[in-house]
Amino acid sequence: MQLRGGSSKGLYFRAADLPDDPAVRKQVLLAAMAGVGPDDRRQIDGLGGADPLTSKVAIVSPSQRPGADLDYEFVQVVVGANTTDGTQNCGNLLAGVVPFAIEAGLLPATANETCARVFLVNSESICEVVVQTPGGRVNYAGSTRIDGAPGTGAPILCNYLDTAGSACGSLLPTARLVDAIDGVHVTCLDNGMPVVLLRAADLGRTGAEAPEVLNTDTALKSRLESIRLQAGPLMNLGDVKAKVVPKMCLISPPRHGGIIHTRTFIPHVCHAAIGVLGAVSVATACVLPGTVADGVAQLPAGSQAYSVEHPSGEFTVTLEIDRGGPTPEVRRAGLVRTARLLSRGEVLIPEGIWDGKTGR
Ligand code: NQM
Repeated sequence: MQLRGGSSKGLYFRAADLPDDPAVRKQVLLAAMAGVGPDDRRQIDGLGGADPLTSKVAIVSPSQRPGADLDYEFVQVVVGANTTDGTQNCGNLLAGVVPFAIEAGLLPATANETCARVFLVNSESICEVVVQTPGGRVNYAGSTRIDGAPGTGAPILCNYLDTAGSACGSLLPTARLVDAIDGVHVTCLDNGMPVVLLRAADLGRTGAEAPEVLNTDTALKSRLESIRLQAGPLMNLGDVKAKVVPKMCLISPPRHGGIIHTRTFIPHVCHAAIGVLGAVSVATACVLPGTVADGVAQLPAGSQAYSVEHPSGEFTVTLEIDRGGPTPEVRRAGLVRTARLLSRGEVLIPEGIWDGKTGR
């Protein structure tokens, strides 16, 4: 099936429908999304949308783990690179996982709403997801609006538990709140998504430039890539040349009543909004004293709702913070998404690829 999940779109597969051999599975996903043959940024011979936000795959199965109902593995098909990357999570596609599982017969719906615990295979953590299921059917229609997707839909509540160190092993993988790379102060943090935060002003930008402007700013992009390639090993991610993490987030003071203003590169294209777990990581950096966001972010008094501004609006993350220890710890991150089932059917994979005889 193809679903819009939050502000992304992807193909959702039952794990049992894909080949077991990881190498063959990779070729099948590349063929489904990008087509077979030389690197093609247009993804003209596949179902991907030639954009990182529409070149995504969710693989779902009933979970055998105690305390989990479903397993969800995320795969990013890297546009124009003939490869896939499973290092990161995707909190947008996650919004479609429970609806897909119900539609595909992997999970029974319960009356009015269905609450499922989803195990995120990429980060080995849990998210509790609540979906509206009146009469035992998924309801997609509703009045909830999320920036980065048109129209409105039924709310899907996502409560992430223990997201710290999802891919890097710890919240602050360099063990410092601030590092200097290429003479620029950065904060390297992973609370669900590995992100490098940089003050836009330190790079001579306002941080409010339109994504189209930033996407053609080759001087900025090459500085960011140089910093990213050095941050990768420091963040325990190894060589990140062919990986889509860490994300690079330019921060500046809020302009619309939120806590911070952002432009996020994922990692080479500027996001039209901000990723779900990217927003959780950025909000976390804002509540930790001493990061590069200190003095830039404006925190609300007496509220747990943190609004992260991005190019197409804002993203509110509710953080449950334990302030009992020497540094604040995020116990739970809650947010709202919507999703919509777009199509269901067969995606046709050339035979040679399915039986593992054709490499790319
Ligand atoms: O951060 C984009 C998106 C994402 C990932 C990206 C995401 C997340 O907007 O959890 O959702 O950062 O590559 O879908």
